[in-house]
Amino acid sequence: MNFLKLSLFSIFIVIGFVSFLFQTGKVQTGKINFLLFGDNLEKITAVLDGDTVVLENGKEIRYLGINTTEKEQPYTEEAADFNRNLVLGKMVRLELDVENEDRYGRLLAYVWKNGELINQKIIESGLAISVGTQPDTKYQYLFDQAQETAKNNCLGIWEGLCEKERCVKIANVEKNYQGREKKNKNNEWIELENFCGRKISLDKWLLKDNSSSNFYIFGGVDLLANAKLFLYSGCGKNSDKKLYWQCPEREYSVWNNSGDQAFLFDEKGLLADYFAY
Ligand SMILES: [Ca+2]
Ligand SMILES: [Ca+2]
Repeated sequence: MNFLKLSLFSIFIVIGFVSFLFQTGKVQTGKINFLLFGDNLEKITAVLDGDTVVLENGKEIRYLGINTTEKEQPYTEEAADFNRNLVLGKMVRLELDVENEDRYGRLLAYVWKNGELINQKIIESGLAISVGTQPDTKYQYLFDQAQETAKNNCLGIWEGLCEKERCVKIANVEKNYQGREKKNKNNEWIELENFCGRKISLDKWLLKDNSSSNFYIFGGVDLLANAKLFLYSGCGKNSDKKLYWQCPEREYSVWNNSGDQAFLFDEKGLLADYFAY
């Protein structure tokens, strides 16, 4: 009798918990619901770039945990071509993490094709970087490993790191500007150093963080032999040794206090140096 009571009680608890999940939206009915469980196959009918595709039903998918460079930046086309060769016209299985959509309404997903994780493949090729955004970091340890492998083998965007002579390096990133306040963004900066005995022109060099939105293109600036140059994240008056990233300043700072990656590309689009913290 006691066993029967206990069993009935357990069933009520389970029913109560499941209905709670439905009410709170953790489990929703409809298309997304199926995707959460990841069993149905979807056809990819368009590839927009290295990390965004479109399904047959018109839904846009943004690959989770990775980032490729933006239009007109180095390796953007290569990343798009690589992605296209992998998935265009193919049937894939989508796996979601904690958040289902980004602010543009795109579905955030891990994309599986025949047991291969496409997000990881693109990082492995060196054409995307590993960018974990909380709380969607389920496979980030795999992506970090893939990036390390690509970097060590100088694949894709990393090929510049195998160049014989690399004069300009990122000496340091000072990340110490807190959060989203519109206060003094000049409390953070990046420090470049020329290790060669001759001046280097930084004209058309590109510096970016690991996001899609923050990048800086140098004008006709020379970095003198064995000299340093500081690029501040805020607004100010440029001089020989000090440059300013944002005039007028935008809402966000550049160097995330929680961790970030800095990429410096030369005028040919080769990676001159990389710095992570
Ligand atoms: Ca910061
Ligand atoms: Ca950043």
